[in-house]
Amino acid sequence: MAEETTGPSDNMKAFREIFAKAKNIVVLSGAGISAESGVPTFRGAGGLWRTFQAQQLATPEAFADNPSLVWEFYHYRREVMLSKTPNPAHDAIAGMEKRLKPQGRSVVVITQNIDELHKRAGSDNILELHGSLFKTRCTKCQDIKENYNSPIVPALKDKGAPDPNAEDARIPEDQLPRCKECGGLLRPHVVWFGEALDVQVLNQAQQEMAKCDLCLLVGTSSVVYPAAAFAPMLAMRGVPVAEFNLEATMVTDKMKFHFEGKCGELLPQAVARHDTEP
Ligand code: BV8
Ligand code: ZN
Repeated sequence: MAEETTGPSDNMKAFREIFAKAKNIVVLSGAGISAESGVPTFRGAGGLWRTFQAQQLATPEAFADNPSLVWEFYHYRREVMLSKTPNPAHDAIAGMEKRLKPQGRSVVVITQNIDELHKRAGSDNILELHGSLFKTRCTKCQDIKENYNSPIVPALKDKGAPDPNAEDARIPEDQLPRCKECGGLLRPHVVWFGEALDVQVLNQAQQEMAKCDLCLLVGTSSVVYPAAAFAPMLAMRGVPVAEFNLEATMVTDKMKFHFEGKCGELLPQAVARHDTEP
């Protein structure tokens, strides 16, 4: 008879007892945590822009081939964020960080998202594994700058419409975002497919995970590496991992807990003040 593999528990009381004792909590988040803010996820219905999947445009090859098209894509996603706000899931995580700090307990958010909603919710301790929509990097001198301008350049005004038959704006390179320091062409400061993650960010993430005694895995399909390997690695080390997702994912069977539902509804109750807290 095959050995009985006990799948993840959905016992919130058991989770809350572990949560009450946790000293270093790591939150690993993906696009699903921003879904209830109205930000389309990658694999959900809204995952298409024009006739492309994000994976086809989020590459250095696409940018080299047609920087105007890739900038239209990122301009569109920047503009979308102007009308979006953090949802109760982001707020619950930021609130937990603030509440636990005076108890000498740490919370760090390690996010795959580039929408900055964790930051806007008030989280302080954030590692952006894949960069940010609101940072640019010069392709020539590597200068990195924050940029919240809407539009980022006049030539992109009213461009980037997502519908499949919107035509390519074909903006000349000299009218695309340019570096103030050296005049070089700017790119979004995000990690594209096939690009390595920032070594410093990765090292910081590893350090945080080395000391973590509870991990919340929120709204990620755990498909994209190396981020997808983090929670399974923690689980292998015996760290309790609680997955919050609408559905089971590639890693669910390795998790200690799996809570199925909208994270905007599940997280506030999961991380609410425990009666053992001061
Ligand atoms: C690298 C920034 C090497 C850009 C992103 C074959 C096998 C294994 C790996 C590879 C392979 N072929 C290629 C690779 C490597 C590749 C990869 O993993 N590909 C995948 C597709 C197989 N990885 C890379 O290329 C990485 N780099 O490997 O470099 C290297 C090393 C050294 C030197 C040189 C090179 C770089 C990956 C980073 C790519 N950039 N983002 C941008 O955003 O434009 S990835 C992007 O997609 C996101 O950041 C995120 O990481 C990913 C999307 O995943 P999720 O966030 O999980 O979102 P998704 O839509 O998939 O899922 C949403 C989930 O939420 C679902 O589960 C859903 O059920 C749930 N949900 C929805 N609503 C809710 C909810 N849950 C709760 N409540 C709700 N309301
Ligand atoms: Zn420059």
